[in-house]
Amino acid sequence: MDTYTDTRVDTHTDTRTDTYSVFAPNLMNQVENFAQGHRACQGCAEALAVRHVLKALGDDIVIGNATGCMEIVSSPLPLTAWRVPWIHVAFENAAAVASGMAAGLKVLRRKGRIPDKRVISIGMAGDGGTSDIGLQALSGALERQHEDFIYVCFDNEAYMNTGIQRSSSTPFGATTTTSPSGKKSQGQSTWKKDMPKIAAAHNIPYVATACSSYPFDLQEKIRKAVDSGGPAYIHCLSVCPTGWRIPSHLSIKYGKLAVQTGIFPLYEVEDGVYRMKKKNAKRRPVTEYFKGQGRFRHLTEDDIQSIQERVDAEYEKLLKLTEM
Ligand SMILES: Cc1ncc(C[n+]2csc(CCOP(=O)(O)OP(=O)(O)O)c2C)c(N)n1
Ligand code: SF4
Repeated sequence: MDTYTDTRVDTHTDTRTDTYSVFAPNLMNQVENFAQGHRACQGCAEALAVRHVLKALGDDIVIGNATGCMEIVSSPLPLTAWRVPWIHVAFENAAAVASGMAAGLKVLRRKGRIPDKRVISIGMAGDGGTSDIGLQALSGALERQHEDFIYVCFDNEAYMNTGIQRSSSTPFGATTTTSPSGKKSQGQSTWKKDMPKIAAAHNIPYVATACSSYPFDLQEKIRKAVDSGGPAYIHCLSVCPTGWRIPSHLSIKYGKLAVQTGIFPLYEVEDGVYRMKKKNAKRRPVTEYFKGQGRFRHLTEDDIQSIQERVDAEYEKLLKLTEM
């Protein structure tokens, strides 16, 4: 039986996930606190990301989950897919509720009203609930430096459950129902909001980007978030076959391509220090990522060239941050 003492892996060369069915039983926590039978679309990498996050967190957690795909697919009354305490909160206040839970649990522990053990409060929302409407609540929670508080953004790059409307996290050029491509528009006209760096600017102990195509890396980062004491912020790219217009069996591949092209670099910010486990000097061209995604089908050679230049420039900036 293969055993690994160090679960931290080189995200670019790790091939263990290619033989996932062989290795998963040995490497993964078998507990499924996000139960099967939820109603996510086939191939939804956001649901996969939630599973991995919960596997890494264990049982001693409470979750405040904003309206969004993961809430919609998991809680049709009278059913629930959540095997841990979970509360559905409004689109705008996942962070406020989760930080309130963290503060409340602390007081109850101090007063001896609940057992004196660590319980982590988790805020969860999509990119709409995080980078748009929930940003104010999130900023407040991070600024207040709550202990045992982790916020996870599941970024599928649009408002998916309401019908694929653009968010400020939708990438430049992507077509959505509110940023449609056509004769007068090339799709989304603004660049993706840099939410992880906004979180890092709050000087919190731990920030990381992750993707469920790299499950060991994602789980390791969640455990580091717990170990940091909090507050911690994880930004998880969550491929959405429905909104990205890709076949459902290619979710993992497109998550990897986002990382391998440098479009979505994986990095950490620990106590203000930027780190990348693997600096990706030989990035794949962005065109490999765009190819086959219906949301980018209309992009011209010129569009792709200018996006490539922007991706390269942003990646170089990130590299410099990791060298400081
Ligand atoms: C204040 C408010 N405005 C709008 C809505 C309608 N609404 C519910 S979920 C949602 C989009 C959620 O998008 P996101 O957070 O990115 O999550 P996803 O569904 O993509 O996972 C919207 C607009 C709402 N519930 N509350
Ligand atoms: S719309 Fe996208 S994110 Fe939402 S459940 Fe379907 S695949 Fe998952």
